[in-house]
Amino acid sequence: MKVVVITPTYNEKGNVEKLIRILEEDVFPQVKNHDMHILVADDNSTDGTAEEVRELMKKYKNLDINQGEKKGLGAAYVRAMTYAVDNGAEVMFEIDADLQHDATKIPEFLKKIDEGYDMVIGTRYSDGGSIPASWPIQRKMFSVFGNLLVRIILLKFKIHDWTGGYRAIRKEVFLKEREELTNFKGYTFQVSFLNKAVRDGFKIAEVPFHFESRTIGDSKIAPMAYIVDLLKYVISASIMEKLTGPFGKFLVVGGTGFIIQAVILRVLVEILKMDPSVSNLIGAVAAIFSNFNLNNFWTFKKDRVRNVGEYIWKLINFYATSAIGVILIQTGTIFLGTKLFGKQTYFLFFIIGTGILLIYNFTVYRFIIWRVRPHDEKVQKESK
Ligand SMILES: Nc1nc2c(ncn2[C@@H]2O[C@H](COP(=O)(O)OP(=O)(O)OP(=O)(O)O)[C@@H](O)[C@H]2O)c(=O)[nH]1
Ligand SMILES: [Mg+2]
Repeated sequence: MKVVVITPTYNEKGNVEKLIRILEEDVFPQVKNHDMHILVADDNSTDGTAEEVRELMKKYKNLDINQGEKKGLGAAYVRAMTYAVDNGAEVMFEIDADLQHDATKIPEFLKKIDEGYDMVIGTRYSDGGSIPASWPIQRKMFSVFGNLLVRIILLKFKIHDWTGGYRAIRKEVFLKEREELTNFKGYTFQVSFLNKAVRDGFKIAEVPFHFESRTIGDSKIAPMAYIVDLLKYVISASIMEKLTGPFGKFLVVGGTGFIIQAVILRVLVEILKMDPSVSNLIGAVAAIFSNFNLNNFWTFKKDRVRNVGEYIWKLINFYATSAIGVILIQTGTIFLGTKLFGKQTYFLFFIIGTGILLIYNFTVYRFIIWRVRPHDEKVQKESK
């Protein structure tokens, strides 16, 4: 396979030369089963980086340069990856030019690609990985907590390093995500690329490595602008994912249940002159029945029930869950809240209780009633 190691440069003279020599002389000779190339993605550096690379291109025939206007790290990667794929790349690496990424790990990344992974992430935050011990404490905290925050906001914990830029990527992943990635010109490109790959179910592996400190040249990162841009992305991506995924559907179903219950209550009381408590109970029973079916056939469609026996059993569970939720959690919260803070706070605790109820319901539905079936794919394929 043609593998292109892409290294982005903006004023990395001195560094890029060393990286190229390490790759050509120490790393590539160890890779026997792939056709290895280097592509420098330079944004018209003003310090002679490109000239240094062009000089080395005379010696190394598998070395190339792709230059363009400086629009940011993400823009440089999209441009260079497009160029690499147009020239036959099957797998591409991202690696910083400033020698912070240990290039001798490349064969390990390729082993994972050979095993069938679509994307391999170099990680500093899991066993075997590290950040420079010489960094001042603020820089360490910034790095560790920044990354942890991304994982918490996205609620994705399997991958340990979201913000790094040492990766191997199959061309299929890039081609699938390219159009959406053109919106991310700066460093946020890294997090968004990985998040989209996870969303689309690509197989992802990790390789731990020790992150070195920069010895030559200046950092290009503008920390404040990066943090703001990154937070904007992860928060909006997380909200969008939750609203368009099962949680969003679960809220819509809950809303329809509320309307059904309200309409039945009004009709039975106003038109049929029935007792309000009995009417409310009838409305609740009907709304819960509707919620169960909508959740089964829409929200958790992939894990829906398969036969009548299961349908009845899960429906009973669903009624029980709903009853426990309303009686214990929602009513219990109001009871405790008003006991502690006085009767006038009842509505506040109704809102808090409803919030807890939603989380409780969703958790029970997702993890008990419609828990993900591990053999689903196999079952579906076999039944086709
Ligand atoms: N082509 C291109 N490369 C860039 C741009 N911004 C950064 N880079 C390169 O991307 C890599 C990572 O940038 P760094 O400034 O080292 O960021 P960092 O590693 O997070 O920060 P330090 O630890 O301080 O080095 C380096 O090889 C840079 O030269 C850009 O706008 N265009
Ligand atoms: Mg760096």
